[in-house]
Amino acid sequence: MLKETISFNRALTKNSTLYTKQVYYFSMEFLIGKLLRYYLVNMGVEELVREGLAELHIDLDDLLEQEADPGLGNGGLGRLAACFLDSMAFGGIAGHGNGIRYRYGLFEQKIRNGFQTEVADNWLKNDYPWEIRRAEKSIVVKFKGHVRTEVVKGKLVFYHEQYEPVLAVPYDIPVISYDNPLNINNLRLWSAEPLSNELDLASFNRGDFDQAVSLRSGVEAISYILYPDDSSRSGKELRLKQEYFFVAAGLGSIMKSVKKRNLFLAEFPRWVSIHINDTHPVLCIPELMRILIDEEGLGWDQAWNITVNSISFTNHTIMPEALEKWPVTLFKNILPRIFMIIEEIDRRFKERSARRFFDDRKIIQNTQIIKDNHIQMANLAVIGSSSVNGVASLHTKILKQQVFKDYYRMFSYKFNNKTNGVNHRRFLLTANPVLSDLITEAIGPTWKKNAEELENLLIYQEDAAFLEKAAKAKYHNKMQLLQYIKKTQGIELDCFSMFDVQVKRIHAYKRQLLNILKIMHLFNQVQEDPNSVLGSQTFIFGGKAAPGYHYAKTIIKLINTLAEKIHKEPRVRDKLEVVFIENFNVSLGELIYPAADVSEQISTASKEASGTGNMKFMMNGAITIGTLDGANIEIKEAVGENNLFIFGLSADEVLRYSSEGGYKSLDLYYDNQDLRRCVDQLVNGFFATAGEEFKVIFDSLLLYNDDYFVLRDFADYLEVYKQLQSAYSDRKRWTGMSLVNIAKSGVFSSDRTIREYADQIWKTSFRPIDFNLQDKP
Ligand code: 26V
Repeated sequence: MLKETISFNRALTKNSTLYTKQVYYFSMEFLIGKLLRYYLVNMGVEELVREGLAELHIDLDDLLEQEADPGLGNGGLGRLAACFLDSMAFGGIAGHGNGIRYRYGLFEQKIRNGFQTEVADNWLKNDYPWEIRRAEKSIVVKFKGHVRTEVVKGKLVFYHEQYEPVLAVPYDIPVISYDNPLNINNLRLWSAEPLSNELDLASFNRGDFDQAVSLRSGVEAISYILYPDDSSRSGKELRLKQEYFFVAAGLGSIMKSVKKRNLFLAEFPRWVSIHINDTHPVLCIPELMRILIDEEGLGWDQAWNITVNSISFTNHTIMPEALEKWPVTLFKNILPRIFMIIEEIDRRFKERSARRFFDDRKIIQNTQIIKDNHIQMANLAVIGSSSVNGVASLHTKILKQQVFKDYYRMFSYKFNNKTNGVNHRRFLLTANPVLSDLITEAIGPTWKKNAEELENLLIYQEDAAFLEKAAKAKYHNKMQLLQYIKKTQGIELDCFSMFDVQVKRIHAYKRQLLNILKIMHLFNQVQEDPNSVLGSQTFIFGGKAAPGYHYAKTIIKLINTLAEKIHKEPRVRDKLEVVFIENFNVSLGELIYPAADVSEQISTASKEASGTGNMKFMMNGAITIGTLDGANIEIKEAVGENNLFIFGLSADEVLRYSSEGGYKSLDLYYDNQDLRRCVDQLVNGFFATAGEEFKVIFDSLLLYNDDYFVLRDFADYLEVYKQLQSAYSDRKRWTGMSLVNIAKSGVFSSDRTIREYADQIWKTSFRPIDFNLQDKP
């Protein structure tokens, strides 16, 4: 029934939006989370369905448990894409997601003996109820082969021959908007299949069984599994195939719909916006050129104008290891025609810059696409799109002044900031029903459609009765999390302790290690004098490490080893507990964010492009302790410096150390006794069970001079943490701070972010439907 209603409304949507601008969001990852509850909430029928099911003796919550949580993304980037789909639908934008239907998503994390182990994420094992296979809309994608050129009537023509065809079959998942049944959008995920079964059979019948199987599995490998971003991602042939696969399939299907609507190609950018989420889909640029030139017969300049004016690009990281590059030889072999087009883009670009910057060799070298026999994907993205944005104001500033400095001189008009946002209907309204009901009681229901109305909560800042109710909601959520931890790990925790939470991917730059050293220091203090530590604290960690990232995996082991040690010391256990929650994902996030008192956002300044967990915590009333990095800076501006805790080096200081040197971690180690003690404890037998395993961490701090300035920020972190503990012990102050955080979180709704993308980049209107308006005179 739900499925039929969705299909019917979708057909209506399609007709009513035929002549509006279509926005295509190309992303290699969509971390959509569970959908049943989300559909019910957005259609406004959750209670109705709950009651109906209860009559049949079915508990809706039990049913919701059964649904798979597809892990089709690594973390922030994929989750952002999913939040954006929701906000596009809400704003009445004809928005389409375009991605890959990985047979296996991000691995499931199991903790064994304190170590992470990986298990395949078999999300399709019981079929997935929300996808619709649309075999009739399949597209053929061509790999390898040769390009033959010929002059036909005085014009160069390109023929791609002897290629290996792969069939891209789309599976569609409906994106239902909140309170707007007339705009149902679509997330299209492509699956790779052999073009025809006959091909395999032919080899099979010849007796060439191996050939038959390897052809099939070679093709299916393309959409087999999501890459769990690790430190050596570039240079992988399969990854490049994945990137071209969903780009070519997506653009092929866009061209079909453009044809169906009889649009003039010259008007393409007026009707179509293509957004590329990081550089992974950047082959959209040469692929659109290929279609326009080889298939539609346009000249280079016209094709280039159309391409640049349709495409916009978001950068999500300044970490140099994460910037994609492809070796020319590998690339040429897999995508010969696309390579020719990239070469030509590069040639023309260099020619233009040589005219403009003839006396500046360096700028020409820095900005070319093909350099040292590698294709620099970020350079292609900046050159071939009309808008380049960062995801928080500091991040955009660093893009302009450092990463893309030379391009910023060339095309300053392309650069802009779009601070990230999150879906407040998923991460507050749905994840935290008790608090949400309280908010609605206080300020009415319209904050669900306009998150900035949360600011109306500020009148309750001094209202003791209201603050108590909000605190009760927090206890309720903490209890729910405690029960989950009890059930899954058998550990009983204290609901009245302060919940201090750090959940995110494990990475050196996110500095889970700094948090661990802090806890080790508190441990040492409690052992010396239990009264020296104010209150009691529960430290909660969660997050996955890339399977090949040894250092991050050692950090997980360290957290678990510390947790065990503390748990065994009764004197300490009353004051401190540490838990590592296995397999952090979207669903667990929905349980954890509402239960947090403290949100740890402690990356090395300049390294975290934005962060979005920080926003999810904030809207659930957790107080941030963090560095001036990413969107923490904007959170600080929103709540004011009295309503969060900031410490550590600034981005400028970090960048200065990196460019000028002068940092010596050993000096800090020798100067600060407390710090030295904790660092030594990594290797001196303090962790009796551990052997040599934490030596890599010890060495990273002292032998390799602490790349992420953990030791440098340690003392400041502890100092500010003390202030936080004392604020927590003052209940009135803390609940007031918490309320300000909720009240000021509205600007971090992805509705705001998408309104800005729509107005400034895609040039289409963001207009949620207001049915109430129809009743008004
Ligand atoms: C990938 C890799 C892979 C190679 C090893 C190092 C490394 C470091 C970072 C990444 C992340 C790639 C892109 C990404 O996921 N960025 C995240 O995007 C979020 C949404 O904009 C943002 O909130 C996070 O700050 C940013 O890290």
